[in-house]
Amino acid sequence: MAFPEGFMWGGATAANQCEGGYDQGGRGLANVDVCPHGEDRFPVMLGLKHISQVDSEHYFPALEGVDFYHRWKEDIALYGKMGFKTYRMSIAWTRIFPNGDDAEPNEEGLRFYEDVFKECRKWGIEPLVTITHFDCPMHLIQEYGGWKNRKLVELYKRLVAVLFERYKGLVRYWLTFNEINMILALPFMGAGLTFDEGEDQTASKYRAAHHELVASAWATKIAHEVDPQNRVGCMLAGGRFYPLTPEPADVLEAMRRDNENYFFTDVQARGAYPAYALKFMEREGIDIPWQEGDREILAQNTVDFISFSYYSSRCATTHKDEMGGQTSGNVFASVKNPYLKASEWGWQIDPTGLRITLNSLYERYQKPLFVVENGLGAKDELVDDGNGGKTVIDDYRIDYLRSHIKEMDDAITYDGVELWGYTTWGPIDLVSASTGEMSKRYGFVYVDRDDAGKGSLERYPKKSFGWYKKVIATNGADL
Ligand code: BGP
Repeated sequence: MAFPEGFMWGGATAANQCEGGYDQGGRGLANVDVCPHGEDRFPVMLGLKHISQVDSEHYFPALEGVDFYHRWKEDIALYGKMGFKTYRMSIAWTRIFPNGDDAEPNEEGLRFYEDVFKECRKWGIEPLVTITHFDCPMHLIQEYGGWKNRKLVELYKRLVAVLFERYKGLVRYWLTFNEINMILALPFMGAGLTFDEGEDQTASKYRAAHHELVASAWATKIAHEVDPQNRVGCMLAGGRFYPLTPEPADVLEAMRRDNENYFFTDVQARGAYPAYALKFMEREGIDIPWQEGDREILAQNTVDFISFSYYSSRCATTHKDEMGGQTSGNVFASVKNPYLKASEWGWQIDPTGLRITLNSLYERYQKPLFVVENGLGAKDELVDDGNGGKTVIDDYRIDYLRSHIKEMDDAITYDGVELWGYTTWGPIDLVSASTGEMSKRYGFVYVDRDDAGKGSLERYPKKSFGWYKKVIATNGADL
């Protein structure tokens, strides 16, 4: 059997996309709460439109999520019934420090997650915790400019120290920053950045990235000091770039685009800025705000494992205009691959690309890998299940997941990749990060809620629920 014993099957969510309860338990507001639904969403996430310019009549989907804040027992029970070995979830920074720089942590927030982790353990589920999943307290953005400011490193260190101490023995697997490379594509979402007129945006992004990378290394150090059993991973929005043609210029362009992303994991897994990045920054006149001790912290505190999200591969060419056609897959603009089909949102589907990405990361870092997001966003229809209940017949979702699991199997069996686990994105329907909508669904469990925030919030297992349960029970043998 390909999947090793103890393989960590499960699902992944983010606090701001499922919790809701935004004004309860002493919680403060974060950047991800104020990204509106509709046409202002992208300008805000890109840092080009300030939230003060957004009409307050707008609907802010993340504020209510799918009410995990009140339904966590019910949801964890559903995960338990599917046989989850792990549940990847994130902490809302503003539940622990409502403003980010408060003198004391908020006990109510700390207790909430403690109860959640204990409930997971009751079901034999190992929590895998993302410390920040795109969230940055609004107060830190307004007061300090988000991750542009070095002050955030200190505040993040304080946050993680509180978490590691409090959840010692309850949580062992940690991810420092969700899709850390997303700072380049969605800087407000990734790091709370907004830009002034005439500001060198690229320089600001890399300067903020430096702060996140240093903070990530500090988190790794503190995690290991508090409990040597802790395992800390980086988290990359993954997916290899293919050259659109075998023309050497395209191959080179694909390498360059890959390196834009690998820059982050190179620092986190190898402990130093790679040569190609140093040269790029020199050329662009990007002045990284190094401080004494940064190089040592990075070098001495590399991550224990590499985690990544995978939705699609990407394509690169130097002949964009001639080849035509962009794809929106996972926000990184890339050229359409003529060999691939796409989801309703234009995200191209490429199971083989997962095997290629696994190989590429394993070869590069020789560290254990963890696929922490993968899935198909689709429109689902709730129908009668024939027993007086309701369900969704989501064979398209099963097909997507099956084909990707098969590629992981091959990567282990034929290529010898070390893979610790697999958590599908959104095991329960939740608010989409890119659209802010509910109708882009990923779950094994349907949630009755629509794009306008209406619905009973009732949960209904879909056909894929039983399928995934069987996959886990057979450790991936019966797909
Ligand atoms: C990743 C994010 C997730 C998630 C996922 C699916 O980039 O880490 O938060 O939302 O993509 O994206 P979407 O919700 O836009 O379909």
